[in-house]
Amino acid sequence: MEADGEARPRVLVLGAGLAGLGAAQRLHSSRAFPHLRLLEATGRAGGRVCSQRLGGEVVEMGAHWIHGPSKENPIFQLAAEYGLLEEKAMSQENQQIEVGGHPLLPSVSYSSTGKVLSPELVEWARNLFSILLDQTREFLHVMQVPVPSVGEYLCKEITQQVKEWTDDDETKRVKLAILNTYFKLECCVSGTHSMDLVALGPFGEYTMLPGLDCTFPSGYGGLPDCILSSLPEESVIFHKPVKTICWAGSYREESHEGRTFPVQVECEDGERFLADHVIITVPLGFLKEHHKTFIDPPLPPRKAEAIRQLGFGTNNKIFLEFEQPFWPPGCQLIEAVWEDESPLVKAGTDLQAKWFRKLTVFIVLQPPERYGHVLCGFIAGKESEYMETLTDAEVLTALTDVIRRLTGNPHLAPPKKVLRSQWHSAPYTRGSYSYVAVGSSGDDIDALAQPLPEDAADPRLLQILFAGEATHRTFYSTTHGALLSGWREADRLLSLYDTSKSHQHKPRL
Ligand code: 6YU
Repeated sequence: MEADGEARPRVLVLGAGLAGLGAAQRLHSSRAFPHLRLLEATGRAGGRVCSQRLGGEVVEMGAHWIHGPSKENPIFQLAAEYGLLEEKAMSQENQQIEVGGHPLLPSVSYSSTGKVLSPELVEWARNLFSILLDQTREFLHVMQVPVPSVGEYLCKEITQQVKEWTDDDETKRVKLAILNTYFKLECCVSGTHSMDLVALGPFGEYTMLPGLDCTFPSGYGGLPDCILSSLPEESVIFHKPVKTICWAGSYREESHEGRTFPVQVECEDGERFLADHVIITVPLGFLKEHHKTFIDPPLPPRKAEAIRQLGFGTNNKIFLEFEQPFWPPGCQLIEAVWEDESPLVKAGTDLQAKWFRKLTVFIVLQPPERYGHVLCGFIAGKESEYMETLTDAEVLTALTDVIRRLTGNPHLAPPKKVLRSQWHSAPYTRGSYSYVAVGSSGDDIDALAQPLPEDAADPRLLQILFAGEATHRTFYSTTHGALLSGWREADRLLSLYDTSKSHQHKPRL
């Protein structure tokens, strides 16, 4: 018997990032769930996709590129359908380029001694690092890994290589310093404090799609905005942080006397929502901090363990706007090499004195005719979290000193503006993105993605479903991973109610 409108299953989606929006859009377009609600803690859609203005132009505080813009990438497809991309980004040629996640840009590398480093030496070090990093992806199906982490593997290999270097001591030292820069850059890519925290075995499971990474000319935020506008206005509720999700219950609404719901969601402002199904898309960082009180009864031990073991680190951006460029014309990437550092010597832990050393790469926003002279620096890890505690003025002073030192120009004019992200302090994010940490594996990602209740014999299936970038085994840490995870959970619900597919466990309406 077809259930009437009121009796149709109620679905709540928590979080209006790409996972939540993707899930809501798919469920809405199926028309199977007229009682769909999306609750978002903050006042905007997009989550870690967050375009803001710097002067007159849009900059990205969160996701920057479409990684691997090609036909398999749903973000690319959707953005193209919405007309949000440039012609060049959509060309077949662009879609076929394989860069292995690291596009080569015209660059300059400054040393802490105030010199520009030899491009040949830098290219040599970059190639070596890239070869070694490729090797780390080959341990996926190996039973016994030689060392637990990507960082330790890289150091072990570099230690071997150094023995064969025939250079003078000074050149050896500079080579190691350049390699250390790539360790820090890789921390930004993986969203971790140290590559020693990133598990070696599962590292190769992260999958790169073909295509030359591209950006959104009018801002990444255009994509969540387009998805949002496809949803009924009343279905999305902003400024509605959820405090607790009670499941496995039997909750009744005064207005629906005969009907009970297995889930009750209570918001921080005390408002309650009853539901048959809840799709949780809150970031892993939020779950790490709150899962014990966020979900009641508590998560099964395997799931709680996955939340604890998986990594979720910080990568922030610092935008600096200059009156005049100090970098050469055409340069798109600036690297900072601290000559007294080496990946083979553990860095000091004095955050206050040294935090800015972790910021090793700046991209030059393109094209300069549009952006003016704006650099976007990336900084990961504890130093990045420390940076969040400083004022804009303190960040500006520290980075002016760094740039003066790198360029050897003590009179270089300071940037005229600074703008930075603070993802670790953001209460509903608590970091930037996930990685597979030492002690965890892709199985933890799958465990996190498993819906509740776990018991397939329970008649009230799929009370709580989990989406979000950290639940995608091969595309974690990306926007396409987030969107695909939202679609996956929407499809899971749709197939539950698709009588042609699920005769055995038809839920009670
Ligand atoms: C990508 C890129 N990129 C830079 C930086 C960051 C990220 N990513 P959301 O958090 O979006 O949504 C959850 C919502 O839930 C949110 O709105 C909350 O407010 C809400 N919420 C929380 N608690 C709640 C509560 N209690 N009640 C109600 N609501 C609540 N990805 O593809 N390209 O260039 C970058 C970058 C600085 C911070 C990125 C990039 C990551 C993506 O932004 C991110 O995965 C998705 O947006 C997450 O969407 P979501 O819906 O899951 O959560 C080998 C190997 C290496 C692996 N790494 C490879 C590198 C890939 C990452 N690249 C990063 C690079 C940059 C620059």
